[in-house]
Amino acid sequence: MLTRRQMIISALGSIAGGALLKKANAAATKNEVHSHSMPLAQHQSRRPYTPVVTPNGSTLPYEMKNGVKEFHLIAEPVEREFAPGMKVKCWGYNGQTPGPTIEAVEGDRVRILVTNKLAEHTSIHWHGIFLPNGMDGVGGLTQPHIKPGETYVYEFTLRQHGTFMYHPHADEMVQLAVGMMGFFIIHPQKPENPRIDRDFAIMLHTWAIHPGTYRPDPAVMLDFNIFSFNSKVFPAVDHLVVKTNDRVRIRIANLSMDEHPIHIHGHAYRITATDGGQIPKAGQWPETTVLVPVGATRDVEFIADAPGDWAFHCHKSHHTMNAMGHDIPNTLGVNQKGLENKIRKMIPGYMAMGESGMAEHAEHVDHMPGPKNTLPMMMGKGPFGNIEMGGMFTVVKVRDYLKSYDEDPGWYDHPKGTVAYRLKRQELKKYQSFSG
Ligand SMILES: [Cu+2]
Repeated sequence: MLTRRQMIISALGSIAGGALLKKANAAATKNEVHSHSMPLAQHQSRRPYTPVVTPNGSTLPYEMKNGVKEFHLIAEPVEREFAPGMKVKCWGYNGQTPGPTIEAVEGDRVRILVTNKLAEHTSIHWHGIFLPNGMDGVGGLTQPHIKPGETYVYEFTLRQHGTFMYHPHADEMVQLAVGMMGFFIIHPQKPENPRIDRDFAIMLHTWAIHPGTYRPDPAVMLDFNIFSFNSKVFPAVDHLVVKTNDRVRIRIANLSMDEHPIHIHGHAYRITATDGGQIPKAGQWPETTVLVPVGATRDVEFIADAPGDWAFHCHKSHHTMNAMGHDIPNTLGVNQKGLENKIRKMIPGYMAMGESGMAEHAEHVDHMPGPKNTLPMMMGKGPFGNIEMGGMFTVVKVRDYLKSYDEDPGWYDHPKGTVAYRLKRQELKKYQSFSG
């Protein structure tokens, strides 16, 4: 069995000079905060694994204490800006929803202190992780609830690797609805071969935040109006920046009230693992959409072999829309010239379906009135105009040249002759199908 030190040495390979090794050991044993701003080469050589990137989120630091990795989670109310123009009063951990990602290695002994700064009791369950029953965090069943102001200690040895989660097992209907959840990622002890170049973690969630309000409504069972990646909605979701031919893994987790088919453009995934374990190679098949059920995680992998700006989104079409797209009067096909403005004088924020669809609203996206703290249904801008999306949508940016993964490479610069173009009227007859 490799020790951590040996793994670092082997990872550093031929460049492991004394000073470098000392630095790497110090980083591994002290308060280790993963930085994603390091240059590409260094990014990949410091650890026996590629650190996970939680878009719009962070990784929980730990302290090494007598061979035990000690983490501290604080359950507390947090305010989260879902996108410019909308702030939400959530609950989460350490000032964030989802809470910071816990990252460790199979074989590690971990100690996690959980402090409750909420006004009601909570508990914390380590979803999918094999551990002693009394560490499982089900309030009332395996431990007393954690009362406000109390701190509980969890300690166990990690016996598996994969993508897992943490979330309360107390007043779940409320505590999950308002954002209490996070990733618990365990890397294999033996470095992966082939190595993963980019490793992302995205938590899916559904929220009911009535237009004009700030607090998610936990009483809603089906009729959600905000759909998020890591508690952000398009266009505020970080882009996933990768280099051409990178081996990319995206870990997707779902503690919402709905399943989500997550789709990628221009590539195909292999589903390599669930929260139940790794899927043997022979059992993997290609997909462009991975269905992530409720209470589950899915790891997908692909080689990013096609440069460009590729959409990555939930394929339920209402889940790529924000609040103002749902539950509106259907006037598709109805001439409503001027009517909407008259109604709006009586009902502020009134909006109906457009005569020819919703796109006509998107054209006026910047000045479409809505209640305060409510996002229009679609709001992003792209290099060719408005992107008529919201909610669970972001862009995988694949580039041949990158100085750093943190750098926003801007929009894709398409090689000449590779962009769809508008045909001039007089050119129509050049084509068989129009020659009539
Ligand atoms: Cu969805």
